[in-house]
Amino acid sequence: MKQFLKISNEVAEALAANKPVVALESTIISHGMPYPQNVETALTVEKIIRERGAIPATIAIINGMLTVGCSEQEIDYLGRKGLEVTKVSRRDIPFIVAKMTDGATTVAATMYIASLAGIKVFATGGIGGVHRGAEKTMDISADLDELAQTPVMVVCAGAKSILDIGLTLECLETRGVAVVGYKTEDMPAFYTQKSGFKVDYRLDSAEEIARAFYCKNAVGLKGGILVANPIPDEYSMDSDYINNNIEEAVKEAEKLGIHGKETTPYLLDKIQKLTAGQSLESNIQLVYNNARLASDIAIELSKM
Ligand code: PSU
Ligand code: MN
Repeated sequence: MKQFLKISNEVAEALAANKPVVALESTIISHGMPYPQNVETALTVEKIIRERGAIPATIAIINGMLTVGCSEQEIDYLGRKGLEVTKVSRRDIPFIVAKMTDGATTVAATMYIASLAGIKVFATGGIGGVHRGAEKTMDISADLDELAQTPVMVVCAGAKSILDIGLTLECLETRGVAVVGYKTEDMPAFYTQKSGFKVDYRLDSAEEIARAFYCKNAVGLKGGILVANPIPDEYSMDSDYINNNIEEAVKEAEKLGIHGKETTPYLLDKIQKLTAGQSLESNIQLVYNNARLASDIAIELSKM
């Protein structure tokens, strides 16, 4: 495994000294936001994590190497190339490594690579889940199965209502994955603080969340925990406005016959266009918010 794993000096030293490290994904850079906001956001997230007292580790595949701790140049490259960089989920990893090419890693692939490096906490925006209409299409993100088997805690702002949030929660329950609400009982819906669904556990401090994860490992349970951190009030969007736009994006995707791994990037892009960039600002702010909480959790975990 070590053969194809490249950990930056900064991250390797932090891990060896049991310092807090926060993993970050790269699909959000290449496929989740437009250039140049994607690069600005990725670099600012790293800065926020450092200021908070943890070490950031942006993860991607570069020249066939599973790279943990991308450099500023690599982040810039992934952001500029955008959709030209292959979106890599778990199943895609070996093919991109074999071709010695580049890949932007999803939540699933980032979790897997983070776990190879020994990183336990990961911050992102939103996770993949059960798509609307999955009763017929079976379109369920590999992120959910990864959460069931890989011991990494994922801090997100819930899931966009491009997904069926109720079915996503059912799937997580079946897989033994708990959803923790940070200071809330409500499952957030990315752009808004509430989805109409409840989380499994409400915890009010980073320390309690770290302890739950520590205990999960200590009792021999594999897999991760999903931490749902609602978007800060000042950046949350009007739920009718955003949901109408999401509705339109989903209809358009159906009409165009978009399916498989193209679905999520198509919907993310379409929603940004429909809301004339309004949703992008919310998206950026919630990622910063998740980076802060993930740093605090990683710091608490490093003391246990
Ligand atoms: N949801 C978002 N923003 C994102 C993604 C999902 O709000 O950037 C990305 C993440 O990388 C996630 C992936 O892991 O899309 C899920 O893709 P799929 O549904 O194809 O598994
Ligand atoms: Mn899918």
